Amino acid sequence: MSLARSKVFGLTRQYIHQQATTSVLISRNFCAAPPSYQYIKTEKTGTDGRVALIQLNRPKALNALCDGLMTELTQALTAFNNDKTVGAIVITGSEKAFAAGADIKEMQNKTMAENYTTGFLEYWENVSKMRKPVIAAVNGYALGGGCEVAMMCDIVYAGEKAKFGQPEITIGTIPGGGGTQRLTRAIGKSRAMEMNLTGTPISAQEASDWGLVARIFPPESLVEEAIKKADKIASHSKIIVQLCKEATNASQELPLQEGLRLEKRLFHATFATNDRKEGMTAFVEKRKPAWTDS
Ligand code: DAK
Repeated sequence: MSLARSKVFGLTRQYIHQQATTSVLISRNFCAAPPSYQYIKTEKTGTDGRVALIQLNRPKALNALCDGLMTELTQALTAFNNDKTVGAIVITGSEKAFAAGADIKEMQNKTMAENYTTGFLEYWENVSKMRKPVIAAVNGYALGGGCEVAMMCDIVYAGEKAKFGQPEITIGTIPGGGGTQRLTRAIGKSRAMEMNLTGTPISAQEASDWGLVARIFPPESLVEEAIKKADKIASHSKIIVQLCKEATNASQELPLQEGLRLEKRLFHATFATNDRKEGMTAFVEKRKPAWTDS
């Protein structure tokens, strides 16, 4: 891995050194013919390349989520979701901006009729449809659609200077990608209402205190920490991880009794897998499990 590449994602020399000297082989595997993207960068990292890293890369517009960027993001997510060697995915931006929202310049002249009849921006929801865990590593601004894309992910980590907000009210509209729904479930009605009605962003610390963010890291180590967590997730059986993600996500949509019923069914379903048998046998035999993802 060249230092130039590592700088792209804010990884430190110390991290590279640590990785080179640990017994775990951290490698960055580039596909033979990597897809060429205009607005994002992708690579495989973590142990044996089992973590996919997607960097939103439209710096001049603070990663404003234009159609081209979101199309590429959903393409890359789908490709990694279908890549059998990948166990978890990290999405990040730059130190200044995760994403400053949907592209206002693209929206400026749209009409209600056009938006309604074409299902304007509805495909963004695909970000939340991945079977594999997706982590958002947020430095800088996560505003409007940027905050909403982060919330479509399964875990949100933040750099200390991150700012989360739903400023749509200040440009004469309202959140359209989950800011009134996922945000309210994450932080509660009163705080979500304050964010949505004032348009004022909150700090990483507030986002963490309120439950929007799982952990805060120094900005320069955020991506490497997110990769480490993703690598840990990717060390588990892929089929069991996906069942676990499905059950946990159901809590956001189902009444408690239905959620508990689904959880039990999925728990029972793990007993139809080879990896459940292998996991428990390995524990009893005091050895590491050898997953087959089956
Ligand atoms: N769109 C387009 N360009 C943007 C942008 C955005 N959201 N945010 C920043 N930029 C551009 C600026 O226009 C500027 O470009 P030039 O003028 O140099 O060409 C460049 O990025 C740098 O921005 P600033 O000069 O403004 O930089 P500052 O550091 O002074 O300020 C800022 C940073 C983030 C505070 C400021 O740029 C800002 O307030 N940006 C807008 C934030 C915002 O209002 N975001 C919400 C947009 S509405 C849906 C899904 C999603 C959505 C809706 C529906 N469905 C699924 C239906 C989402 C809607 C939104 O996100």
